[in-house]
Amino acid sequence: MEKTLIILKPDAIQRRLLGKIISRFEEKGLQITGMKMMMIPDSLARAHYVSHKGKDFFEPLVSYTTSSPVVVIVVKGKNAIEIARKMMGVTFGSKAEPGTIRGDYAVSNRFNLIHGSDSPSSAEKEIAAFFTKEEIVDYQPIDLSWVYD
Ligand code: DGI
Repeated sequence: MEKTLIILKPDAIQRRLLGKIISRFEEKGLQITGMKMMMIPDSLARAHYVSHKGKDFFEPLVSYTTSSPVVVIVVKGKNAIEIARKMMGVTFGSKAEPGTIRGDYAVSNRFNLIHGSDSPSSAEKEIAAFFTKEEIVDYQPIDLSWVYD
């Protein structure tokens, strides 16, 4: 089983889309093993997006990320990282395919509603940056034998 970090970004909260987006992960069969609402501190936003440091959209990206609360979620499942990325759609809302979260609810490049870790190593780092060990609850879902063959 893999774990991935999902962030429902400020626009997801402000546009009251939390429930719809969270439902998609539940309905897919993925498991929520950690979830909280928080303000992302400036330093954490900068560290999270460090790979974009120096690019023209970096400062606006940090401002957006820290402008309003977010909901951070640890989602667990077989191939959860790849599945969640597919469910999100490509980065820009305007390009994302209908049927994906960004494709259905976003038109903006920056205001694209959701973050999902892009690899096992970033998932591990990102989960550790946003959650303490105690905040992740490892329980056994009762329907696992019906979700996976
Ligand atoms: O993993 P993603 O969120 O799909 O994409 P990413 O990690 O490459 O970029 C992180 C965020 O930075 C992305 O959600 C939106 C923003 N971003 C990336 N490339 C551009 C951008 N924003 C603008 N305005 N222009 C870009 O070229």
